[in-house]
Amino acid sequence: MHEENCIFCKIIRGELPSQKVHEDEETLAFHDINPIAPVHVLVVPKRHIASVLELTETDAPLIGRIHRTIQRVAKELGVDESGFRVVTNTGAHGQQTVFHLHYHVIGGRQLTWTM
Ligand code: DGP
Repeated sequence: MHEENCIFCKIIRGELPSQKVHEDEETLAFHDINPIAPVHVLVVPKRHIASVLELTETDAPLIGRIHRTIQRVAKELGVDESGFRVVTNTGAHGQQTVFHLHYHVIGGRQLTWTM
């Protein structure tokens, strides 16, 4: 299932370029186009899911896979020991701008509460 005009679905389909960090059958990790830290990667499910609000009990294995991908990204980019932050913006107050579920993996510098 994909959404015709979803930017991240286009990246997943290879219709838009991205700097990939990791890919498997269910997830893709790629560098954010507008990084706010030395490490800023987006981890997305390949299946189009608009936000965390759409997740259901049956998505539990997918959520596990996403976390495995986050671990791989952290190790691959060398922030596993220094630490990093995982952020999922949701809706208007969360400042979600792309409505395809994504997890920001942010690190490589000391973060503050406001980033
Ligand atoms: P959010 O505000 O949580 O919905 O963040 C969306 C992020 O997606 C934002 O940090 C910028 C990033 N982004 C938007 N368009 C593209 C794109 O075409 N390529 C890449 N690599 N990142 C994108």
